[in-house]
Amino acid sequence: MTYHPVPYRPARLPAAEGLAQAAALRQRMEARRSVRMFSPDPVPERAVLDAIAVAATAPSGAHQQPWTFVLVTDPAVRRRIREAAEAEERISYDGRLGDAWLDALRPLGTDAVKPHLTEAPYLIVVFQQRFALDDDGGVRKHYYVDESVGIAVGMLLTALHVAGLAALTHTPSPMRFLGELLGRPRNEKAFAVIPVGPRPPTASRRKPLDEVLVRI
Ligand code: IYR
Repeated sequence: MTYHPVPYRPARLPAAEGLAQAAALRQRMEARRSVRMFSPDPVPERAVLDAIAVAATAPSGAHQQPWTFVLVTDPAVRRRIREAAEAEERISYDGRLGDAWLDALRPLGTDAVKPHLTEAPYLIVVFQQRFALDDDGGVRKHYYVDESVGIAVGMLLTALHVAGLAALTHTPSPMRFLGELLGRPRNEKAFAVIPVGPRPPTASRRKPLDEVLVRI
């Protein structure tokens, strides 16, 4: 892909305005939770598309933007995704994860049954482009793909939350079936499945700032 510079003249934000925005966003984001049960109530597609557009503003290695967001609403496709995900998860919960991992998951109360895959109004399947595939079949390396797509997903979750929507970062493993079911090209690898829906009431403890911040 050719690099096309665009004019960039951002306005300076007054310091007081920046402080107020930071505090307000902190307060909003402290109310974000991962949600596993969704009601099928409709949510505006525009909000979901805007959130995906926000994710696509993420920084990326060499500005290669190595991501594809597949928005799945088709109930038949969703059913096939759920069947395949649950088949993998059954193997995982029946022992593939190992005792230490299963112990770590116990407080979450998760198991192999994944109703969110068919019940949330939207499913966003995020793919990482491990390399670029040119139209003539040529292949070009992509750089820092995991980091770039991870940042984009973080921004997606933030934008969904700010839009008043709940989401889950779901990583059924292994995820190869997603590329096959969704007909993705061979350079793309599934990174996460993100069901999106209305926000329910839930809570779980988060580490306080002094447990995650080191100042030197
Ligand atoms: N992918 C499985 C297991 C799982 C793993 C982690 I790490 C979690 O934070 C939650 C679940 C599942 O989705 O159930």
